[in-house]
Amino acid sequence: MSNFVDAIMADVKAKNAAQPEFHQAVQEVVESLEPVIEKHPEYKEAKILERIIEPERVIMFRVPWVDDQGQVQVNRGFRVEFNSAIGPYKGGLRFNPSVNLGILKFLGFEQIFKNSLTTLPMGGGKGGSDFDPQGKSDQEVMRFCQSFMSELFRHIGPNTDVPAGDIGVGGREIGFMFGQYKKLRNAFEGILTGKGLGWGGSLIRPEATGYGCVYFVEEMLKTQGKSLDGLKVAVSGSGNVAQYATQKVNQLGGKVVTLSDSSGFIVDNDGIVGEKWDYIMNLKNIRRGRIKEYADKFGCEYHEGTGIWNTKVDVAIPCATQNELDGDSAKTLVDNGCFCVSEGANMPSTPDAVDVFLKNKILFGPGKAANAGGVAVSGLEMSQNSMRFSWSREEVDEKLHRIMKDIHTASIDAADKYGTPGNYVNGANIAGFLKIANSMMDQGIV
Ligand code: NDP
Ligand code: 2IT
Repeated sequence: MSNFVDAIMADVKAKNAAQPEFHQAVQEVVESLEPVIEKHPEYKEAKILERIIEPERVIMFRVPWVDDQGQVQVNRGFRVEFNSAIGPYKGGLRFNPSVNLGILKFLGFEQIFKNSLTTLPMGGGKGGSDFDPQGKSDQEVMRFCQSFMSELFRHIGPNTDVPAGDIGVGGREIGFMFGQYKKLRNAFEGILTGKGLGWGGSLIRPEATGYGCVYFVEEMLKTQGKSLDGLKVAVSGSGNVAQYATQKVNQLGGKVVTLSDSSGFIVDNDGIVGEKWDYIMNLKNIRRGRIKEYADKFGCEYHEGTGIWNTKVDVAIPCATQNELDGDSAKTLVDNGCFCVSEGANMPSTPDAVDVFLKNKILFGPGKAANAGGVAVSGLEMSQNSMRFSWSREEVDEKLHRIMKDIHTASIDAADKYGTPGNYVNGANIAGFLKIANSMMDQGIV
């Protein structure tokens, strides 16, 4: 590691102790940016990197609520408003027991560059709570969401900060939070994305992250004259991103053979398609059950715990959570002939895994490029809200497709220009950074 990276990382670690995921996300970006900073001493002088690494604002608050037994529960809520150089803060809310400030800072930091890559005017932010929606009744989830919004509402606004969903936050939670915001402010405003279609949501937003991630796979494959037709694909997770990644792979002629949840994973070599995909949608979005039930119903393999990446596939699309794919898993995938990985989740591959992919020169699409389709369509939802108008499914899907192609081109071009052709990690970090850095330079030391 160079002195430049060392110096920045020593400071980041000293100031942000016990935030390993944040260190991990920053380190990758800083390493990618070294050649850019060398070429542009003005960025170094203006301390652009040091400023980007420090969130503009962090809000942390108490979220008290009453459960179905009448007991008082207390959770912690957060919103990290990371960077507003190119637009209002934008990024999801995560409800999961693992949530803490370090996790949300890694996510908010990644979001800055991802949002810049979409070409739309959105700054970076992230928020959430350590609340666990699993096993909670709809009423409990509603009471929690109302309490959460009773504090968050004073910090957000259509031109200030526009949250959305992430792990544990889908259409149901967005609805409860929107209702509470509207009541408190007496204003019907586009302050959340991922809304229902009847009250300001955009067509294709639920599909966008998964579809976009598979469009990114298509673009990567095209550089080698390949297509998804006939390829075997491992998808992890079974939530929003995994569901629609699976549907799009199926539509493009590939075959998804795995899905997982936090308990274990299934392997169905006949493909998770047709009525089996419908079953997953019902199981995960309505009944809110476990993935094992799929194996019981259709008689395929189920394994408790990890091991999903031992499945022999051509393409891997991790869509569950951070650091779910480690160096050993990456080696196994590559040894088994996998030649393309596209990250639907945020930072699902550990640094060791990324090393394995890059050293073996497989097609590797990092999350901030490959999963940017979700926030891109959130940006389109904001535009439609501002216009008080909505686009058709086809129009939104076409814009999403165009954006994913443009992100692919921008990443490839930046990787080429700065001396690491084919390295989408460097390319995405550099392309995302340049617009932010130049905007910050224009706006002075603020
Ligand atoms: P969901 O809550 O809909 O689904 C999450 C899935 O991942 C579930 O199957 C869940 O299993 C599994 N999972 C969560 N935590 C763990 C864990 N610790 N170990 C194993 N499995 C786990 O979330 P999304 O599909 O929206 O998000 C998935 C990933 O995609 C996240 O990394 C998110 O940040 C990223 N992302 C999401 C976008 C969006 O638009 N929704 C946009 C861009 C990225 P279980 O149900 O058992 O918890
Ligand atoms: O990680 C992400 O990009 C998201 N969870 C979506 C954010 C958004 O504002 O749509």
